[in-house]
Amino acid sequence: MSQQKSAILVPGKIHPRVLDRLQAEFDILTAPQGAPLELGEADAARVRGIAVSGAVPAAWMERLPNLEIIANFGVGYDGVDVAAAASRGIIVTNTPDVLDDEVADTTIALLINTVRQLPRTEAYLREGRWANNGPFPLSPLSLRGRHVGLFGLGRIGGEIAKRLEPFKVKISYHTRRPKADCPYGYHASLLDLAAAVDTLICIVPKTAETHKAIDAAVLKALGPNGVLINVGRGWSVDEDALIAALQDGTIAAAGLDVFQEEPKVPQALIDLPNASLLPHVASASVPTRNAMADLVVDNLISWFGNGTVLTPVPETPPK
Ligand code: A2R
Repeated sequence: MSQQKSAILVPGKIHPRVLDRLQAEFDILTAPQGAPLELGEADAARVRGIAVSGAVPAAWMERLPNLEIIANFGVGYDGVDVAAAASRGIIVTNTPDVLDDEVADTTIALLINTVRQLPRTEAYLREGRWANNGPFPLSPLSLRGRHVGLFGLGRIGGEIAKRLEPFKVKISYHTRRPKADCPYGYHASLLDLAAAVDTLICIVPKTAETHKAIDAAVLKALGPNGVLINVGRGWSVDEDALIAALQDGTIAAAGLDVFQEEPKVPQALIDLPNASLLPHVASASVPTRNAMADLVVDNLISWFGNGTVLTPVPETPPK
């Protein structure tokens, strides 16, 4: 193998810049995602790295005896079985930091779209209804005087909070541990946070603990003036409870960039006028996705060049 270029496996689809840059450095093997890995033994033995946007199950790792590193496209690496990787000494990297600003910008836009119904007002204009029917009705909701609770105050949550400050809203948060030197009010449980605020922004990772964390009780606590914004993972919200809460006025509105079963969005959500819905685009600009693609490739080049990685996930620290 030493005389051969290292082989990198790319399951399913990935940003084209990842492929372009990888092809210049490595041999590339491909495989369909969501199915058992079908590679001959000789090819499987050549794979030393994976570049992935999506899932890498433990069963795939078992088939790849010389796998050293999985470079995940995205800050959330919930598709990769990190416990299996850690137990085999396989390093996993993700793409933190380079998307924080873009996601935080999108979150503020989605929040304002949700409370001020701006996408609906634009549709109204484009349909010629302004000229024919007169002004769009006043938005019942406003950002003025709101108390925003952040469920998650990490790299992205911190940038969202910074952007909220000039909007003159009150800011509080819930994480498992309070942050040192943090100017915002801390709540030890999500339910307490939801009861204290009228606007809840979800920006936690997909983990066993965050599954359907925003449930009927949390939505009830948020209350009838409540607004939910989710830019983390659809996994963290009980979507059926949310639909019911939006339908019966338990909360006032929701802005969602992420869903339980993407790209499927329940028709009941689409039918709701008080939901503002985006197709998982928070980081989806050309410059930011290029930066994420570069970080995927730079982690692999660095690993195979000098044995270091730039952005390992905490579960798989390099030795
Ligand atoms: O709990 P802490 O103190 O580790 O704070 C982290 C918080 N967090 C949680 N908060 C409450 N209950 C939990 N079970 C829980 N698990 C994690 O979420 C921290 O404040 C935040 C995560 O921050 P970072 O690791 O810096 O992630 P980043 O880059 O902000 O991205 C968040 C997620 C990604 O994992 C993707 O799923 C999505 O945003 O794009």
